[in-house]
Amino acid sequence: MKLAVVGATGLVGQEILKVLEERNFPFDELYLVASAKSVGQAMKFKGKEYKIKSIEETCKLAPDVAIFSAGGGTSLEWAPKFAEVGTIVIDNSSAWRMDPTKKLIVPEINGHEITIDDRIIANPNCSTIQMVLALAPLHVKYKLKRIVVSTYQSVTGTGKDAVQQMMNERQGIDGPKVYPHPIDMNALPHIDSFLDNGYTKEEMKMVNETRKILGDQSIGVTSTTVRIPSIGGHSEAVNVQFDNDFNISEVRSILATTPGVIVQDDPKNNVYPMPINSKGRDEVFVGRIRRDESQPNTLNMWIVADNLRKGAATNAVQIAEFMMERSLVV
Ligand code: 2RA
Repeated sequence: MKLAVVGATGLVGQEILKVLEERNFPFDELYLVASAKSVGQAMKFKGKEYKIKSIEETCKLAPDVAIFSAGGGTSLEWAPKFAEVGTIVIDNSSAWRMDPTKKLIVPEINGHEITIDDRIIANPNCSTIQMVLALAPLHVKYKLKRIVVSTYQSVTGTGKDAVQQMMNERQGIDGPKVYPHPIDMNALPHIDSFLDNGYTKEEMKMVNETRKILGDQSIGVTSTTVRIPSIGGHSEAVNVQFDNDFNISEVRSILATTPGVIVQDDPKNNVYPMPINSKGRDEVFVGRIRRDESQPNTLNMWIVADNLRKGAATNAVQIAEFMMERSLVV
C-alpha cells in the first residue's frame, strides 16, 4: 500500500499525519508532498525521516491512495492525473464536492455509495460534516424539512497564517493580515468569498453539501457562517424543522447512540459542548438540545467538533479505512 499525503505541511496535512499515526493506518510506502518551496526538506513521521516530494514526482510513483489537502487549484489539476495512474484520491478541497460524477462522503452516513470505480472522492467541508453527522439519524427518524444554521468557526479553518494574525493581534504585534478586518475580539460574518446572491461560498457549501450527503434535495437549508477568534473547533447553532414531531428524550437517545456523536447536555451543571474541549477529538459533540416552541416539529441544538479532525483529517482517513476494509483499494 503506497500512501501519499498532498499538502503535508499545512494545518490539515499535519493533522492527517497525526491521525494516520494514532490509527496505525497500514502502508508500505509513504510520500509526503508539499509545494515546490518545501521539496527536499525533511519531515519526521513515526520516528522515520522523509524527504518532501514534488507532486509531479509523486504522481509518477502512482500511490494507491492520495489524501489531498492542498487547495482547490491543486486538486482540480492533479486529482485527475493521479486517478489516471490508478490512485484513489480523497480530496479535502471543495474542487470536486459538487461534481455530479463524484461522491461526497461521510463514511458513517453514505460510505455505502463508494464503488470500486470511484477514483476521486470528495471530503465535505468541515462545517458540513459535523452538522450532518448529528442530523442524519434524525432525518431518518423524523424527515428533515428545514435547517437554519449559524456557525462560529475557528481561525484554524483558514490556516496557519490566520492563527498567527489572531495571536499577533492578541499580543499587540503588527503582522501579515489574512482577514479584511481584525479577528481578535471580533466576529467576521465573512468566510470565503461573497457570491451574487449575498451569501458566502462557505454558506452555500453548507446548503448544497448537506443535501447531497443526505441525498435529499427537498431539504431547505440556510446558513450564516461566522469566523471567531477561537481555536479547537467549529461551533454551530442549528435549528431544524422536521416533517414529523419528535420526542426530546428519543432525540437524545438517538444522538447518544449514533457512532461518532457524543451528547453533552446538562446546562444546569454548565455541561455543553465547547471548542476548547473538542480540540484533538474525533467526535462530534451535541448539546443545548431543546424544542423550538415557536413552530411545530422544530428542534434547537448546539454542535461542536474539531474542524481539523472529524471536519477534515479524520473523515478523510476514515474514508480510506472504509475503502480498504471493503477491498475497494486495489
Ligand atoms: C473554514 N470551512 O473554516 C472552511 C474551510 N476549512 O475556513
